[in-house]
Amino acid sequence: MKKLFKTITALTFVFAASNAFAANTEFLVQIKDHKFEPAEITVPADQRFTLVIENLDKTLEEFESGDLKKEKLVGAGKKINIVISPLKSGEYKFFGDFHQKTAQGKIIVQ
Ligand SMILES: [Cu+2]
Repeated sequence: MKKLFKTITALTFVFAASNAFAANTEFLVQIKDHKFEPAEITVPADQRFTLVIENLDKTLEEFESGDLKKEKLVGAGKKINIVISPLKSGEYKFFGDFHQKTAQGKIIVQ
């Protein structure tokens, strides 16, 4: 039992270390004129990463995604970080909750 515990601890450490490394990979998406720029980003599958959302507009926006289960306010002129857990290949839509007609985007995971 004790030996098994040690093995699990070691594995957990390796897993956490590789996750921490991947989490440093940042993808910047800017909000300008109530649109995302770029509106599409491509990220690698099965790797944690950080989405950096920068709002260049003078109005409050909310980054939201049902696909990603995320919702976070981005004040005017502010920048936020959202850590995204490893995703399977596919497309994940997101939008600006306060300007849904124009603020639409997606993450292509491959
Ligand atoms: Cu919302």
